[in-house]
Amino acid sequence: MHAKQEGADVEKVIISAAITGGMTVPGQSDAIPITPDEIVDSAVQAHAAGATIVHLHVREPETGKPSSSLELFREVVSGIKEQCDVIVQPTTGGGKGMTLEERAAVLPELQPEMATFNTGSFNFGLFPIAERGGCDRFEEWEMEYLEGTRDYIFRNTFSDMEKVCGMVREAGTKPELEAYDVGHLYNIEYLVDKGLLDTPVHIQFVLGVMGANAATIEQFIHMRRTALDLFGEDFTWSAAGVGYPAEFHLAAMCLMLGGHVRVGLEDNLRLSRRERAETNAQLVEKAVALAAMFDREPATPDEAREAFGLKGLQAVAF
Ligand code: KMH
Ligand code: ZN
Repeated sequence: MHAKQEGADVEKVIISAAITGGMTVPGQSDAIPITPDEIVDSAVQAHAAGATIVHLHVREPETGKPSSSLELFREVVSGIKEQCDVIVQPTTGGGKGMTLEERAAVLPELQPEMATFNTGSFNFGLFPIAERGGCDRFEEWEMEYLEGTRDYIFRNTFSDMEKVCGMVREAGTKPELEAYDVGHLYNIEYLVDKGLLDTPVHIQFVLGVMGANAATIEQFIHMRRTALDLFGEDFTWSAAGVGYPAEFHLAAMCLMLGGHVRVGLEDNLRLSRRERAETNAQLVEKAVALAAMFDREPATPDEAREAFGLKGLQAVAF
């Protein structure tokens, strides 16, 4: 499988399924997996549908509130590993109100093959969701969580990022570098130039968060062009569009341009303009169908391990 991504010669596509998220609340949709068992089942089904990587957060089973509990993370990643060889990618972004120490503790604890790495600080506004309606129902804490983002900065300072660079190296974990805005690409360049990140880096362009770059085709092209200028051919990439139809519009662009794809209920709750998604597997199935139209087929976890130079499942700590 090629790691090279320019042009149409890249056959295999690495599809990440972002299973539950930490910046949404369960009242937005009954489909969002909450308990460890629900998260495991949803991840295994997403893999069966074609996902190569499952990006994971955990939630308090009783309330659905985003959590940084290492016990919950361990239960989820071990439960998935018992059933399949999908690449698990825990978050280090966590949810609103978590410290960096809490967010990044999965690295030494689980020593996963991959984990997310957030490449800059920015406002992360979810409060319009509380105003918009069309959701299933909200508890009081959910309204507070969403409304509280009016005054929320998703903190990833240079000092934070330098710490996480050390932690991913120590854990033997490949970071998925989440870039939400064009300036974040220059932060990655700084960390690479300092020798703190190994190359080739893997970048996830995350577009459509309120407070960062918009999920338009123009902004996506601008960020990809900037990454090409900064890193030449020495990076792999994927894109995650937040919301509908952004998730599938960006997926189509990625498939066309030789990138990889992320879909999932963390980012988007709709399967089509008229239908809400009932499962992550449905979103993955739609991405697989879209990929086939561009002569791309899903990579297996082992093909992705080779393309990304991952250490392998035998070397994780769960
Ligand atoms: N839901 C993403 C937009 C991470 O997992 O590290 C933000 C996020 C990042 O949750
Ligand atoms: Zn996430």
